[in-house]
Amino acid sequence: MKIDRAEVIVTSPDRNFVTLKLTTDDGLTGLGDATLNGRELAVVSYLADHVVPLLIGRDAHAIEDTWQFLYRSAYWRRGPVTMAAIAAVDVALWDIKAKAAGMPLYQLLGGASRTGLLAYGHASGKDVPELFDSVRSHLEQGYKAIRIQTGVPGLRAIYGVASNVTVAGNEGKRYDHEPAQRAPLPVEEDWDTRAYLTHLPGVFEAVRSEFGPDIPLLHDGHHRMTPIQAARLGKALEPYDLFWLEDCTPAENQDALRLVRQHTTTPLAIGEVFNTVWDYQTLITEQLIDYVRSAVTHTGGISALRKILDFAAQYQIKSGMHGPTDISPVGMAAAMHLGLAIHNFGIQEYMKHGALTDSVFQQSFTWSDGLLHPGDKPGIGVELDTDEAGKYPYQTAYLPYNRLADGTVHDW
Ligand code: KDG
Ligand code: MG
Repeated sequence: MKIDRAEVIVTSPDRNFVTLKLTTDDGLTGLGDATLNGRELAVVSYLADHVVPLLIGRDAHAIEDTWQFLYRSAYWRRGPVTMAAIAAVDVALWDIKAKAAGMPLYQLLGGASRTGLLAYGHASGKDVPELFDSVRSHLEQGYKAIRIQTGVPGLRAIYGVASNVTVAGNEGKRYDHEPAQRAPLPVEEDWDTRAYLTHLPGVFEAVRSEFGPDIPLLHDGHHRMTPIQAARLGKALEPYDLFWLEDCTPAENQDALRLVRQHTTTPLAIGEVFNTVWDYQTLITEQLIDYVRSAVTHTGGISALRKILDFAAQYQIKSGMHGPTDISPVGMAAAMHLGLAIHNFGIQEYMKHGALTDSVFQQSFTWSDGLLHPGDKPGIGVELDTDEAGKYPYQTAYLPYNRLADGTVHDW
């Protein structure tokens, strides 16, 4: 079975998505997600100009060989653009292999280790009453675990809080859904770590006293703290029993987590911006984290993330795959198959895509009683309607960035 055709499809139904579609000489098709939020066209070029010509005529069954060939023959290794491109090829080939076998992909990865995947959603509010409404709405939607993000007094706009957006033209937009604004320039936000550290523990105290001790609560620090600030926050949040504190420091300095770990028993999750196992080497072997946040889409695909998660399993570290709306339905399906099969599954992030996205990507996953399941169609269970996709051309979009009160650029 040879790869006969490879197309890179860019579509922007609710937001930009990049999808690789491979077709074999016997007519099977496979899809892979290559979306890199805010830098989509770099991956389009990497794929279309440098990878597609190498794929035609290759054995579609030789997934590991193709992965190693793309990784090593480029000479220039790692990085989000390269690894998203390799991921798309890898997932499309797994999709094809599972269709050829007539099985849902999770069966080829070892079969189901559980009946469904515990998923968390994003509750947020500019203040505590609005946050409570959002938590209630998530509970009504069936979520059994909830991420908590709130506005901070004195700050205009803050990561993960829809109604706190006051930037001209974007007021009150569903921020989490489209953090990359469709505009020619990135939106500027403001940040003050001291105000955030003072405010956040009181928010968790309020949430616990309103909703009780049982519901797993999560929080995303979005890379903004120094190690000692993160250590202080982890310690301050201990009474509220978090499921995890995510991205407490900029993720590229693995040693920072050693300091945080020494000071707090709040579980730590990191890695949504990582691309390879090397980003986790110290974190895993020294047990400095509890959850691996990588998405299949940004970490070289199922083949590579499976190896990272198997490595993590030896240290009792679990999966917590990235699943905001900038992971396409194809990337989410890949995550669900992998999460169902591995033993060390922890939790899956799950934000619902918009209606237009669902009209472009036909999906077969189920969501019931707080659990996701990828479905039992052969392959990953997602098909792309190219006519629908063609109705929504790419739109320029950038993630926001932060400045401190004195004008210094800060991590976003
Ligand atoms: O593209 C950036 C988003 O994926 C990121 O901001 C979302 O941090 C995020 C999360 O935890 O979902
Ligand atoms: Mg995050």
